[in-house]
Amino acid sequence: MSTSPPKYLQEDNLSEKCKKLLSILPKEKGWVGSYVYNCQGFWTPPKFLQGVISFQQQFQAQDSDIILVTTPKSGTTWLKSLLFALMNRVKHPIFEPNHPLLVKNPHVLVPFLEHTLYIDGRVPNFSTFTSPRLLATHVPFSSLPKSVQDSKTKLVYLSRNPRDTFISMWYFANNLIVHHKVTNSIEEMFDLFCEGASLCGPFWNHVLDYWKQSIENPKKVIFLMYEEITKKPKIELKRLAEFLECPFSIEEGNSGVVDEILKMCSFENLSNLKVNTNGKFSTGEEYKLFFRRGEIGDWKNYFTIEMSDKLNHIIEEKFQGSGLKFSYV
Ligand code: PAP
Repeated sequence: MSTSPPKYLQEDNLSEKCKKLLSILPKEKGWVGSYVYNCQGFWTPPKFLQGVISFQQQFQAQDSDIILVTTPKSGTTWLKSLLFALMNRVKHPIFEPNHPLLVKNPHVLVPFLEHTLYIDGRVPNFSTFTSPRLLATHVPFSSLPKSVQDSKTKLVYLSRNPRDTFISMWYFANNLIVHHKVTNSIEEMFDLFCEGASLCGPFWNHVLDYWKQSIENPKKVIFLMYEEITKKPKIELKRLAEFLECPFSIEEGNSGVVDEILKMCSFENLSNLKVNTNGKFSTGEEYKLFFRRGEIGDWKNYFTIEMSDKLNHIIEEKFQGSGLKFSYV
């Protein structure tokens, strides 16, 4: 039975400096292949750790930048598509037959900093980006580069209830490793999630830090929830547009632009596009892995009463007094 990680996570390009760092960091069983390591208080696979460090050291934020931040499997792909459609609606009207979202995966249009642009020691070429630059990261607030924290860069944070996030993460990880004939049991990965050793976890630290920032600095950080966007899509999209200082005009409202953006970015539309059913990253991961069910409450098909009780207890304790409540249905 092979235990080598998929190409997506192969560690052959790690620098000596990164290998040295890994040798002294706490580690836990990996969600995909080898281990996750705890660096700067959060858990990440080795390959991404190197990307995080390059991102921290090299990225120079601009005031006009817009960075989407999520914990993995919170609906990143969805928000990337919404952000792209929203911010490019003059250059690429949503009714345009060759709209970029019809032919490119959202992860290509809004790339990850540590996972893509700074991966494997790459030096990104930002000259090809138009302003505002739309970028994405899974990095916790305290580990963002200083220039992101100090500039007027806007941060769009998306969270999702921890039960659905966990199921989506467990599924995704198992799908990535399926060709390697190793699957992680739900019980084992649930225990890791509860201990905080989820991808970019602890989940609660990630969410709470951005939640606090959104309250303290509402012009810099907007806090969105997957469930709220699902239930009140128009209201949430308008709130996002206002935060990004590009509110919808009355004419746009009358001509159905808001509805059309939501339709374009819907799970049903994106998941059925040829690019997303057949396309892959250069490392081989299929785009279709990012479209599974796209629903609230799939956790009910997997959680035992014991799992629900255990996670409830942790969430209650961690989020007590924060004012933040998740919706599970
Ligand atoms: P990432 O953080 O690794 O980039 P992310 O996009 O957050 O991944 O995870 C995919 C999840 O978002 C999947 O959830 P599920 O496993 O519970 O189904 C996926 O189905 C969901 N998703 C992707 N696109 C959409 C969309 N357009 N609308 C709603 N949910 C979506």
